[in-house]
Amino acid sequence: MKFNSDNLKIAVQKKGRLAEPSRQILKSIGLDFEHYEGRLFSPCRNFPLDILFLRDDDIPEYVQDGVTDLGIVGLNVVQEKAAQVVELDSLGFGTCTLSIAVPRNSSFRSVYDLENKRIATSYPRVLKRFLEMKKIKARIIEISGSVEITPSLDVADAICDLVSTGSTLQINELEPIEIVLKSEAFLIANPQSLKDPKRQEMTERLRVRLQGNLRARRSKYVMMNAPNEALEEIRKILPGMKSPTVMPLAEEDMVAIHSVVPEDVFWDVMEKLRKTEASDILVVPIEKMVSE
Ligand code: PRT
Ligand code: ZN
Repeated sequence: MKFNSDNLKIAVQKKGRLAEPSRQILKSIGLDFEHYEGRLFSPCRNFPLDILFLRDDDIPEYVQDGVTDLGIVGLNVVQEKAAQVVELDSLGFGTCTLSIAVPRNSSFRSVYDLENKRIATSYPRVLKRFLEMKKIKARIIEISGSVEITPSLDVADAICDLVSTGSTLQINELEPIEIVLKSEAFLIANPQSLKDPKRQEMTERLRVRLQGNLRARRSKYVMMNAPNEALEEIRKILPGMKSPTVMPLAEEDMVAIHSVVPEDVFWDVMEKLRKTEASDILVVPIEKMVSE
């Protein structure tokens, strides 16, 4: 199998936390490609796209150097590598924070208590920038893995590491005191590639599909029945993306109301709806949302 140089190229993580969700999201936008252990690249059968499977640390540079047009990688890695790439869209997975944490039994309460202290991290560049911004002088100790054990080994006084559930910190008796960076997986692009009309057009096609997938994942479809006179009140509760679909029911003076509700206000909307005369409230996931 050879690269087709006219094809768009995208780099995704080969193995690790972002590998499966990256492949999933590409499949969910209709791309048909093969993947198995050990495979380094796969052409798509139904889109002019080749997928490269790489270590996540290499992705920003591959994209910067134009080896691939696009990449899917954590914002934390993009920022640490300081690669010259365009951060196109966040993709709603791989969510974590790069946080400073200190031993639970220490006297450090804020990042300002770390003046002249040692902070171990695998993200020296991002941490350095953060400390400079806060005007804190601390010693950065660069460690490539298992950063969380450095305080107990007295290698460092604090750490700066990725946190998702927080259980690693807890097990190591550490507690977070400051968020340095909020991160998730991003679609990144080579700036020159975006200036080429053909490649830009293909990128846009992919982005429209990805955004549709993301919007769908971030929204729910809500259906309910209600008496006609409750319609105005219910309408006011439903978020104003679009007016809801209202259909008459066989039962007189009753209507069915359908609406898309974004996830971030979902529970708020549900709690308010339950106080109205709405009945038979059904919530279903949305498979795709092509336009709002
Ligand atoms: O082999 P390769 O270099 O490709 O992979 P990797 O081992 O460098 O990275 P990998 O697969 O571990 O992570 C890939 C990306 O996932 C990261 O760059 C982040 O963008 C994202 N991500 C999201 C995370 C986490 N959450 C996360 N929790 N990456 C790592 N962790 C680690 C963290 O370092 C700590 O050790 O998980 C531990 C903490 O987890 P909690 O749940 O206990 O808080
Ligand atoms: Zn890595």
